[in-house]
Amino acid sequence: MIQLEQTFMNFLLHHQEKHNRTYHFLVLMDAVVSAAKHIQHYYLTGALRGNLGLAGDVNVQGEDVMRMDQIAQEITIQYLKASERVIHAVSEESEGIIPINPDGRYFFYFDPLDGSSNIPHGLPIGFLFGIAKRNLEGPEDGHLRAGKDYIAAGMFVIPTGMFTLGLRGAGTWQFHIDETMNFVKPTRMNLPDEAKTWELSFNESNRYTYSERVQKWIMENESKYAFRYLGALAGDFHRVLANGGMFMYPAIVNHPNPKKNRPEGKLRLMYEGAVVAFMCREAGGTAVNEEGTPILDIQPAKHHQRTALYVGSKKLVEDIARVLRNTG
Ligand code: AHM
Ligand code: MG
Repeated sequence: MIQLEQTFMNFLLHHQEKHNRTYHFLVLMDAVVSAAKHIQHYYLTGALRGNLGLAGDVNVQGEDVMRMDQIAQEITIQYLKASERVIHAVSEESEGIIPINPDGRYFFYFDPLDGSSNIPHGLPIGFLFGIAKRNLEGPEDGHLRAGKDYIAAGMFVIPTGMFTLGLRGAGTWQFHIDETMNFVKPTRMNLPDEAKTWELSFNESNRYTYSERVQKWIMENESKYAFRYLGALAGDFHRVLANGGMFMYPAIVNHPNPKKNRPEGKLRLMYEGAVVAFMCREAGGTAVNEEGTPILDIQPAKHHQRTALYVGSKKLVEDIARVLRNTG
């Protein structure tokens, strides 16, 4: 007997039906999945087609090289427009808000291609997104939503073909890409309670630039866990979600060149930090910033706001949060 796995679309249809929801979210997710598949295709053939270079380059054929992040941005916006479900999008690739459809019912926050240092090597990158619902009744609201107001958040690890989606109050689910380019086999993710599989993930070369209290915490805890770092948030968080532990990108406050300090953190709140924090919460974990404040509670003041990020298993994140709040 041929074994056919449940597809993502079938899973989502049942989910929407069970929760008495409209089909609008389905239409949007269909666009998102189509965009991710196209980005995946361009990335897989990128080295052959000259798309892994820098924008402004000219390839050996004398053609302009389109940088992958421009390609990913263009593809995503085209699909969002075709879906007609989004009013405005916010992307790491655009300074301003991107108007999509004035009648759209969702806000879409995204980083179409995260982990750019992996691009020239063809190594894993991410497509991260968060979705909030526009206020359809009552006064028009802004686009600045805290992660706790997202209805869904997800990520694709490209080109490995892993797709993870957190649904508000309904868990975090993972899908594999199959030979027909369908995402299949929904698997509910729960961060393991047992510390024996836990991993720590951070840029080790930055460690002496962290605050003294974070450096001390690392010194006291690092030998208990395996250490992994890919340099692309989607891939690193993917491991933490499966194995437990913690990914962190702390504030940089002790750089030998003070100009290189990043007291506000490096990662972006709306389409990086809040996205993984949302999936993490739905899988039983948590996430905080440099003050030990839950990432999902932070009300952004601007679209491209940065944040420090500590995300993963509850016990571990709460442990470092006590240190960050100076209550440990
Ligand atoms: P990018 O948006 O410029 O690609 O940077 C975001 C990435 C994350 O995916 C990753 O976790 C982190 O930045 C890596 O930074 P670093 O190279 O400083 O370790
Ligand atoms: Mg990014």
